[in-house]
Amino acid sequence: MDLAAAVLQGDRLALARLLTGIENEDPRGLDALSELYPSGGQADRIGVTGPPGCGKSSLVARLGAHIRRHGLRPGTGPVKVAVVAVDPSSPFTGGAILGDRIRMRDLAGDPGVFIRSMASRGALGGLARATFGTVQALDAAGYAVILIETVGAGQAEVEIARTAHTTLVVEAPGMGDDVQAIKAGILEIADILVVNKADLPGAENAMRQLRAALALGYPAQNDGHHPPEAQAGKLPAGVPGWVPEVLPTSAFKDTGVPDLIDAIARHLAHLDTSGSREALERRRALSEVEALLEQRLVEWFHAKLAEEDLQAAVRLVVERRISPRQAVGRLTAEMAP
Ligand SMILES: Nc1nc2c(ncn2[C@@H]2O[C@H](COP(=O)(O)OP(=O)(O)O)[C@@H](O)[C@H]2O)c(=O)[nH]1
Ligand SMILES: [Mg+2]
Repeated sequence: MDLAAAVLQGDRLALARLLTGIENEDPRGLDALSELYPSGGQADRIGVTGPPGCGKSSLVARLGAHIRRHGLRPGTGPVKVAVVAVDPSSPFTGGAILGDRIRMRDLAGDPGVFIRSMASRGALGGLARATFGTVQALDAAGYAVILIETVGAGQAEVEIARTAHTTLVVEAPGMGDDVQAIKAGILEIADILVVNKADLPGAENAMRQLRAALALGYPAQNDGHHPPEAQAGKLPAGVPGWVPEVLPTSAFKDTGVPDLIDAIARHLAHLDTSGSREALERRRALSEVEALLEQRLVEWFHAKLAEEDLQAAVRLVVERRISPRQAVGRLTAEMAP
């Protein structure tokens, strides 16, 4: 049986092989992914991002366990759950994977759960492309909920988080006085803000800081005295009509998780009723096509570029007879059809 058909029949080994093929950009894997693409589109994608150590993996394990048992949307019952852990901060295979696997031990072994850790990709954009492909494959394989953990650090991770239907930005008390997410500028991608480690002192303070930051970004909901133009805050609301909530959880004590799941379900329902899910899917499709297009154009460029032309241009740049920008102008002008 071919790979795509085996994946559709729920063969986990075939799925794992497909995901490896996608990560290695093996043409057979990528072809199977294209074959599977029409079968996808049902999954709810939940992005979980935030600074290292705030408890994302632990929280994802808790969320996964609850959702696996009770579903995500009200009254759905048990569903298949997948976790995709994107951790580019560990370039060496093994470390991050083991770390995440261990905290996922509650979930591992359940045939309705699939956990995948993404290895860091050397090439620029490779991580985002591989993650998009992985999520597509899991969606087609029938995982109704896909939890995507990313470290809220680089552009690629933010890009990945933005392709989720619902994005959680996780924060924890006791990581310095400032709330890291505010400093990192990732509040704007949050549909829901989570203060994890609520069992530790300082959680109330972190929640207060986040609410204050949100109030600055969403003044229309908090200030009736100014015209809307004047109230335009720094945080562009990702989804019209949705005001991010701030919720406490403790992955350690397993508290706050059902309330968080309710909030996610409310956000998903809001996406459906407001028509925003469609807009989100368009944005996701654009991101994915652009990521692949960029790769294809770079490959195409390198295939057409004669090495001696490149070397000659670089020499001129070294001698300061032309600027790097002028070199690129020359190299691409000669190539234009
Ligand atoms: N006290 C407390 N510790 C937690 C909680 N959640 C995670 N941790 C601990 O925080 C550390 C980092 O957790 P991890 O899930 O790996 O964070 P990540 O880097 O954001 O994925 C680990 O030592 C966890 O045991 C929590 O709710 N309360
Ligand atoms: Mg983690």
